[in-house]
Amino acid sequence: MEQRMQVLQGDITTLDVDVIVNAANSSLLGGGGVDGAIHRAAGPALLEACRQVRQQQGECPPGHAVITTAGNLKAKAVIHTVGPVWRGGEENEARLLEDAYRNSLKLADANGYATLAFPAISTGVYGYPKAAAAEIAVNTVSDYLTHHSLLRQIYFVCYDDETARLYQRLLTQQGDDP
Ligand code: AR6
Repeated sequence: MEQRMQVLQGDITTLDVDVIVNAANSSLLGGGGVDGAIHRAAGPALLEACRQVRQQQGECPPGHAVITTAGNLKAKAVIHTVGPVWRGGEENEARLLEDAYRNSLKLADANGYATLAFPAISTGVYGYPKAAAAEIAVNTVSDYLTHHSLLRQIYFVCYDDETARLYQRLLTQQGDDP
């Protein structure tokens, strides 16, 4: 399992993978953080694709995910998911963060993609504690991969050193498990 999940540090927009996951907001119309970076790198075609999805489906609630084309990115598609805003932990945040990861994986699988990159959803503007979020990310993806086969490689793209260390430790622990 270990080799199907990998930590990378840097800018998710530069990756040559099938799918990049965006930590979006419910409007799907862009924002700051990784969302802003993805829209800047992808160009206006991405915003237009998001507008069309929004017109058809309305807002994207926390825990849900939608897929669009990827504009100028090397990736073939962008999956936009909405993580929970951290409100202290008693507002279903963990469950919603799990859903965001799982629904993104399901969409990638349903579209036949093999490689996917996640940012650390909810751990920026949305304030989810980084260690707890990393644990949910790794556990949810690991659990999903044991039951589904199309996805070959998942990258956890960490922007800062602390997040990269957290993920690295978790993946090493997973690899140590019998
Ligand atoms: N590549 C990879 N990771 C990045 C990049 C990048 N280019 N830029 C930032 N990060 P955030 P959220 C990391 O705030 O907490 C937006 O305005 C960042 O360091 O982007 O889910 C949306 O529109 C952090 O670890 O997303 C929403 O309104 C992680 O990505 C809201 O922010 C997520 O931070 C979503 O907040």
